[in-house]
Amino acid sequence: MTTATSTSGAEATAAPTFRLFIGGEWVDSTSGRTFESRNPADTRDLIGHFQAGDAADAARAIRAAEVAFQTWRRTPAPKRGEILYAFGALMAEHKERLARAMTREMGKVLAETRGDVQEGIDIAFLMAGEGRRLFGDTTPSELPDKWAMSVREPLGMAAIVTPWNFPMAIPCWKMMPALVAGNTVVLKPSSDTPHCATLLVELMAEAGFPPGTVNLVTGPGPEVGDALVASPDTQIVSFTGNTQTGKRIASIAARRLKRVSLELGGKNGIVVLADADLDLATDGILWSAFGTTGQRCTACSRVIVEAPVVEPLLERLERRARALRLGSGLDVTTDVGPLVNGGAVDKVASYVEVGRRDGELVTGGSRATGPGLEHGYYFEPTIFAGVKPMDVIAQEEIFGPVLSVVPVPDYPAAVTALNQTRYGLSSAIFTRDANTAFRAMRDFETGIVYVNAGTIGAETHLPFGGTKDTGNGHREAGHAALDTYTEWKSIYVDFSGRLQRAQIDNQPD
Ligand code: UN1
Repeated sequence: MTTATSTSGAEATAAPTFRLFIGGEWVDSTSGRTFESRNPADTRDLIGHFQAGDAADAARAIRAAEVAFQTWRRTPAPKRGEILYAFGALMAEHKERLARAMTREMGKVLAETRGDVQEGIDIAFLMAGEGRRLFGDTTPSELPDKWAMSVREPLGMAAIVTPWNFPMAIPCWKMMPALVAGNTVVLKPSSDTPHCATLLVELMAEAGFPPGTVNLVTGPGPEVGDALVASPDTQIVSFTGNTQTGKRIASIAARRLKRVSLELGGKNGIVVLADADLDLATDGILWSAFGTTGQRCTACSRVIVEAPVVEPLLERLERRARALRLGSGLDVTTDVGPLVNGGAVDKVASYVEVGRRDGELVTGGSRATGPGLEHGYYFEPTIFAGVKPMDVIAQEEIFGPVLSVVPVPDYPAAVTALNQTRYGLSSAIFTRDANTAFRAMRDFETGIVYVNAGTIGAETHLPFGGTKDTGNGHREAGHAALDTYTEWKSIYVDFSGRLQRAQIDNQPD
């Protein structure tokens, strides 16, 4: 969470102050202003003071990245890959420390923050290997004694604007492919997780990324983020966050024809058919709906259920949701941690009010109180039954622990309900029928489809991203990520010693 800039008293002096990382140096912001980051499970716990960067700091970082690009682009890609590998190894060595710091700063439980760090390690190692691939094509020329090939080229400086819910994995998803391909980066993390970003960049510096290849500017989005996006010297913008901000970024970047990769909202659904294994479906739904306290782009917020199994499924979901233990994510007995900040609690609470009109509240619905929860941003896992596909809570992204159960008569109605949303990130189906499973793989209009599993848990070597308003057609992770951070150069070498004309010579008269 983030609060206003100034602090006083012993607490303020006890908490460390962190800096920006520009051109290989840890430096103060130009304005000297700072902001705080606090633990959302206990807001008395002040993590530190962070530099409130602004446009001047963004400009310094862009300049450093531009200078570094000239050398980094010419560093052999396998050598670049070795530095990524060293970084992945350092993350693995420091996994527990990073995971604990992440839980402290953004709240999700330790098992999940360990997973977040692991996702960063996985993409670092995957992209380290790309240093020895970065494949292009060689292909025959239509003319004799002529060679044709295509190679990937870096674009320049990439602005990496990242959210707080995966505060290490997502920056790594973006920075690793950008860097292995020869780009340099400026990271602007969410102001809810500046400490996570700082820890990551510390390890990047230690791994051996040369000065200026990786830069960190913390501070408000409208100042740092906008300056990065608007700069003529930024060639790529990669953003994960809400759809409204994504659209604003795209429109600023469009003025300069910049490449923009957007990973935005979701309203992910799980279809449960009458023949499903209901216990397995219950496990998948609860994990997808209440893991990360519902704060994932891939979180399941709609369960679309065939009529005959609505009651038995609801009974299981209610019983299991009521048993979930809320608390600090650092406590191993906790199932569900706090929301990220007070604004998130207010937003979830206001959607629950809307939900009370649309559906029937089965469980939850309130801010969670009780021993140990007094100083945190807790909200009860909440389930609504009898929700209709076009109701507000079945349409808008809530980004919290709120699940809507939508009854449908049959599979065709389930497909219609699932696809009737402006988003298209992740979806799932629980069925024992192989034919229906294959129909779902074809029919579900999302970038990711799961069969007999929940909507979360994407692996880093497959493309990650969604259709419709979830993004603008790019994919992260997998080798697809390289398409965002490279452009193609086609090269023709004529060794015939004479002028040969494509499309003209070698054609019938
Ligand atoms: C996100 O919520 O923005 O599949 C990313 C998953 C994770 C990534 C989520 N591997 O849920």
